[in-house]
Amino acid sequence: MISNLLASTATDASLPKSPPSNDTWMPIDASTFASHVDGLYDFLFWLSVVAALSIYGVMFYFIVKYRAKSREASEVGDDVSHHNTALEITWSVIPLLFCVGIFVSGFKGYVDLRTAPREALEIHAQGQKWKWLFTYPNGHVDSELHVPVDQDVRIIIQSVDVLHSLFIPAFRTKMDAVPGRYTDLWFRATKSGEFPVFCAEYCGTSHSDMIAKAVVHEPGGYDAWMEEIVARLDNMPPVELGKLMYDQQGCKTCHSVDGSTLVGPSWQGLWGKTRTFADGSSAVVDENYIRNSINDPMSQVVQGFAPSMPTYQGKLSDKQINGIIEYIKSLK
Ligand code: HEC
Ligand SMILES: [Cu+2]
Repeated sequence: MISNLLASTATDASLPKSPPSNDTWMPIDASTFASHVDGLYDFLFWLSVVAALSIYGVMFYFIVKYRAKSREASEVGDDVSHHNTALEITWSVIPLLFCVGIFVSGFKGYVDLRTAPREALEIHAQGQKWKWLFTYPNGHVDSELHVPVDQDVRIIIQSVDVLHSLFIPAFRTKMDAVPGRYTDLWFRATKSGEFPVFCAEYCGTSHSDMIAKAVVHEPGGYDAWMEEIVARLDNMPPVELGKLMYDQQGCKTCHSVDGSTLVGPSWQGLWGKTRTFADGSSAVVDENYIRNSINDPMSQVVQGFAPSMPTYQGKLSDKQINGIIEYIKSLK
């Protein structure tokens, strides 16, 4: 029941199925950038193929034509010219024209990618080991990126720990998340559907699980989704809110609920246990202990574990912390 209710907000470490691509080697193109990026890519690819094949062709032709029949015969006589100005100019100027053309086209594409329209819908993305969180203009935080189709969207990117990189292949856009500074990217989605979002900067053990979903809504669908999700969160029973926070806030990457030990201790059977800490003291797991573990994890480090839990002070509301407490209680 819980999983049904949360189907749309829970982080789901599996890859969203993106619609099949209409291109042989590119992912589906779902933003206005795609045709330019793919066009330039195809041009470079085929130019390289033609250039390589012509060079190999001429090379093999010369190998055969001028092969040494005997040492004397192969010696080049004085009558063979060593220099041909017309040829040299040709093979310098033609590639130069190609390079200038590629530069101009690439630079235009770059400027377009880097210049967000003024009236874009702004969504904040936060990278953290090992998840993405998206904050919408109304304050709603979600592990999925929801956007309307045919509308400019600007994503303002931050990282709370190490370098990450927000990569949405279907939109042909990618930007680093750098701790201590803002970066951004923008796009205009042209197709509705679900597309994968990756982290494209190696960021530690679970980097490859740092996957999210971009959902592009049909006209009207974005507002309807937002209304529904906000209403659902308002009326959610605490234990379900706790499960949602577990999925969304990254607790999941370090705490299991099935008894297995990940980076941190499992939450299964945690409630009511007596804990011994690195400094030798001990405490019983109750409401105050859990709240304190979330807000000030360094104050009581469980024996046998590294003090690697980040503090959530100020990031979780009382209501959310209460939800987590109820959820841990439910994990017998
Ligand atoms: C980067 C890994 C990491 C993340 C993310 C993380 N924790 Fe932890 N957590 C740990 C580790 C390691 C410990 C054990 C050391 C300690 O007590 O600080 C721990 C301990 C705890 C404890 C005490 C558990 C016990 O067995 O006594 C609680 C409660 C807890 N975390 C809650 C949370 C909640 C809630 C979240 C998400 C909002 C979270 N943690 C996210 C690593 C993590
Ligand atoms: Cu990452």
